[in-house]
Order: sequence, then C-alpha cells, then structure tokens
Amino acid sequence: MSKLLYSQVTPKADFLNRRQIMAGAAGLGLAPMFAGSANAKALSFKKSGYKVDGDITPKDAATTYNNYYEYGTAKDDPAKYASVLKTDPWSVEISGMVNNPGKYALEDILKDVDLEERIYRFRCVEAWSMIVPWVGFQLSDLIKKADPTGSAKYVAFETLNRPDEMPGIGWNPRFPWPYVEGLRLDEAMHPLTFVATGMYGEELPNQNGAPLRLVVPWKYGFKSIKSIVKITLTDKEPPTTWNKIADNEYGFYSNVNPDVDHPRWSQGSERPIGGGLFASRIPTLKYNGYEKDVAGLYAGMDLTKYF
Ligand SMILES: Nc1nc2c(c(=O)[nH]1)N[C@H]1C(S)=C(S)[C@@H](COP(=O)(O)O)O[C@H]1N2
Ligand SMILES: [Mo]
Repeated sequence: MSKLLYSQVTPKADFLNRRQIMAGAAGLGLAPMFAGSANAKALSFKKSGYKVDGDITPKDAATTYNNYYEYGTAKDDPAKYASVLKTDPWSVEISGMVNNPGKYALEDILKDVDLEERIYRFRCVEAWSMIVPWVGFQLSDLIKKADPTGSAKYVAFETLNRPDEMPGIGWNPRFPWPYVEGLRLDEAMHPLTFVATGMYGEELPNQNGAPLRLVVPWKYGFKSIKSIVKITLTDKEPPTTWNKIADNEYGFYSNVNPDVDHPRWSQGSERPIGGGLFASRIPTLKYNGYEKDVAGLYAGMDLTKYF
C-alpha cells in the first residue's frame, strides 16, 4: 500500500483506498470486519495547534494494528472482533471525591465540549509508534464538570467489562479484568491529556476504543485506556492493569523515556507503524517529544525509577 499523508487524503483517495481493502478482504472472507469503518460518521471539529513533525500514520494501519486485549492479543484481533461492541447507549459513571458525582450520558458530555483535532505522537511500550490525528476534548473539561474536592489527588479509569461483547475476556480469563488505569490529578488536568471520541476526522472505530478513550501522549500507550465507563477521583494511587500483571516491567508513571530500558528490550528507538517494509527505526524522544510541556510535573522525582 502506498503511503499517504493524512493531509493529502482527499475523500476520493480515501474511498478508493477503502474499496481496495474491501476487495482484498472479501477475497479472504474477512469483509465483515470493515463493516463498521465503512459506515463511520464524519465529525465536525476545530483544528488545533497541536501538531508534530513527521507523517501521519496511514489510517488503515492505525485501525488494523491495535492493542485491545478485550478483543484478543494479536494485533489484528481488535479490527476483526470489536464490531460487536454496542457503544450506544453509553455513559460514564464519575464518583469518589467529587462534588457532582453521577452517571454522565455520553451525549450530555459531548453537548458541553468543543470537539478539536489534535495530532499527537503515540508510543507503545512495545517500541512501536504512530502519529495519530485524534478528535476529542481535554480531559480537564470533564473533570471540572465533576468538580473534584480538595482531597482528590488521583484519577482512576475503568474500561467496560462486558464479556458477551468482548470475546477476549473469555479467551484470557486469568487477565485481571476490567482493564484499569490511573493518573495523578495534575497529569489528568494537564492540557495535553485528551479524551478521544474520533480519529482521522471520523468517529472512533471500536477497535481504537469507541466511544471514548484516554490519550496521554507523553506516556506509554497502555496508559491510554479504551472504552471508559468509570472515572473515580481518589486520594490514593490507583492500581493499574499492567502494573498488576508485572510490576517490575510497568510502573504507574510510565512516561516515555529512552534512557530507561524495559527489562526485556531497549526503549531507545521505535518502529513507526505503517511506514512500509523498509521503514527504519527512529530514536525515541524523552516524554515522547513533550518534554517541555510536561517535565515540570516530575520535578524532583527520580526518573530512573518510574519506568
Ligand atoms: N481497555 C483497554 N485499553 C487499552 C488496551 C487494552 O488492551 N484494553 N491496550 C493499551 C495499549 S498497550 C495500547 S498501545 C493502546 C493502543 O491503542 P490503539 O489500538 O488505538 O493504537 O491502547 C491501550 N488501551
Ligand atoms: Mo501498548
């Protein structure tokens, strides 16, 4: 597949591209997996100043190479199986140390926010990366609505746990479902911390975490929890899924850091996804390129410890 810059993708090129995939997929008997994306709703949003150097990852790569263990552990599993997820109706329960707890319907959340497009780097702890044009809003908008009390210091997030619509839960019963993640409150309120409801100008595909998922661009990808149903403000550091599974490999902070290797591989470089067979590895940047924005959050901390 030829490499297209997102900015160069005209609706026609996009259409042709999709037709080619559909044709190829039909030949393999995989056509249903693209049914969702072919119907994806276009979103209206404002552009923002958040851009990065480098080419946007082709949409077909970002929507077929995924980590979403509720749909299996292979990179192509989520695109094959996530179309069964029912994302409407959807609500997010916000509770704990907030003055306005409650079940927030997704349409009420969206009514009060201005959707914005942000082009961010995305770096998985497995040492691959993408550049993704997300559409969504700042997490701080939602947290302000819930109005944390003075004691709140952390934010805990939880993914939907619906085995009927998430076959990977049954395939991997010993995994500590539901998937959970957390941030310090000041990290959660940081202007870079984003809730995505779309990507590539359209509604978020299910395999990428529809209808809403976190995006924390300076942290390893596993912090960017998908299909959120619960947000809890607390005064204690919340447990996080990958830390529960292997606390010697995945910490709470998990800021992208080329100077601290994963115990089993280097974090010094990364493989851009969708760049083609001969794409070379590129150096990994401290805080994934967002050092000047976020380094202040960690002043005085021993960064060799918080892998
Ligand atoms: N609920 C849930 N959220 C998740 C995951 C998951 O398995 N389940 N995987 C994480 C990991 S490891 C990464 S790298 C990103 C992948 O996001 P993407 O598929 O949109 O690229 O989602 C994160 N969020
Ligand atoms: Mo990841």
